Amino acid sequence: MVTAIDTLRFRLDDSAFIARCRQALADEGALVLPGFFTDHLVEAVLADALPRIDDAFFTVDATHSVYLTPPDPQLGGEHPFNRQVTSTKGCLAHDQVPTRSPLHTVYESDQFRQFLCDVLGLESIHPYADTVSGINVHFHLDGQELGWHFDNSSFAVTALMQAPESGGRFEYVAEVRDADAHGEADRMNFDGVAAVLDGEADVQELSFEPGDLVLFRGRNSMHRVTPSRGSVPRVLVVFAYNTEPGVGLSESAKLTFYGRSE
Ligand SMILES: O=C(O)CCC(=O)C(=O)O
Ligand SMILES: [Fe+2]
Repeated sequence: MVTAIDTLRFRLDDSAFIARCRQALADEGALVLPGFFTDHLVEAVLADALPRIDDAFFTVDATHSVYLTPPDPQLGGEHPFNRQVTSTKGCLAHDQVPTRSPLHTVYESDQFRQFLCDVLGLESIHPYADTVSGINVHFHLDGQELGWHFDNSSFAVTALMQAPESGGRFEYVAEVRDADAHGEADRMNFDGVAAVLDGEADVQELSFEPGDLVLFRGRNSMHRVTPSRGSVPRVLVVFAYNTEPGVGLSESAKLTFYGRSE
């Protein structure tokens, strides 16, 4: 078994290290740990994933709103609630990741989960109770991008495996809205969303390289991935957890995200 995490450099149970990670996540809404995953892991994942690219489920030019909610016809197509952006990516689902992959070792690791809980300030996290959601491998081929959006989940755990020749940059605008606010104005911030869509907001870039661990709070920060360019696909791993046990996707959600109901 290959060593997946560089635990010589990253002491996952070191309280001073955890405190620094918590602080960075609180200050920036994002945490990048460069070189968290070993070259062995990155090479093993690419060796498994790249030959399977044709097995990935590609959403071609799917459009969605920034809020990832269905349009409200009463508001009109130009309203920030309804404005559509394009996302295209290929996805290998959890059950398409070989069982011997070090990604499973990481996803199942009590030590890794405890570290995530400590940094995210969570009591516990649990794997998805379905066969598709836990570990996903995303591909962006030449021209493919992820449009501006807010995440539904309060945190995301990702790791880039391969960068494209150019493009494929992660851009964000922090704290555009407060999804938990009582008032609609703060919860939606239509003016702020429109400014980002119109290219009038200050956009920051989150830089990360293959092997880096990225924790990101995307519920209130608008973010996107710019179009990949060139013949080398962008390859990114997403580890998805729930704060409650036993949560799985519905059949219709599986159809939407994975193109199959089981
Ligand atoms: O590809 C990335 O780096 C980010 C992906 C993302 O924002 C998402 O899947 O919601
Ligand atoms: Fe996202």
